[in-house]
Amino acid sequence: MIELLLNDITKIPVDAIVNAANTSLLGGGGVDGAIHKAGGKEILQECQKIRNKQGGCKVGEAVITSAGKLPAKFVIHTVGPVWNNGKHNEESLLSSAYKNSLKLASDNQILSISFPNISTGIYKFPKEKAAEIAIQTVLNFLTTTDKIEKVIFVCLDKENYNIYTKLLKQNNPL
Ligand code: AR6
Repeated sequence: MIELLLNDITKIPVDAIVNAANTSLLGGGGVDGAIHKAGGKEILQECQKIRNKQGGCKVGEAVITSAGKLPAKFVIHTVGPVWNNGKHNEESLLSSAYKNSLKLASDNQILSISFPNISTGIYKFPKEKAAEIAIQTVLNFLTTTDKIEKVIFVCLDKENYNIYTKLLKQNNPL
């Protein structure tokens, strides 16, 4: 099942919240800053351990930590691509960020997972194209497993929310 919300992702109870992180895993602005602020220092400590072990997280990949004080069991940190005129594999890297987050979720018995609109803030990925990729990747993944029961797209801005509303109606999974 796919759900759509206009809200702050740190307020929505789920098994796993996806973070739009950067390759350093050391936090930043946007949703990354909001997640670390609301979740507390435990999340950063675990990110640092992952960094020490494997040197951060590559674009399109994902890692998992606990969720500190957030209303979730886990945070899945993924790194979306920076939009750079669309000729640097941005579309497939964004799809990989969603796919690898979903894979980690299904490997960790996560039933419900929330996604922010990865790469559409500081990384400047065009919003409509990003939403098409996000929805298509999630729908494809859900046809391959029945382990994940609920995927929630959480939009903070009205523009993204309106784009998702339109595209999800066209795909009709709601
Ligand atoms: N809840 C839900 N969505 C949010 C929230 C929130 N609390 N805050 C922002 N958004 P961005 P990116 C939306 O910039 O483009 C960080 O510094 C926002 O409106 O957070 O992937 C990282 O460390 C936008 O639609 O992530 C990286 O360096 C979406 O989240 C870099 O930004 C993504 O915007 C990643 O850039």
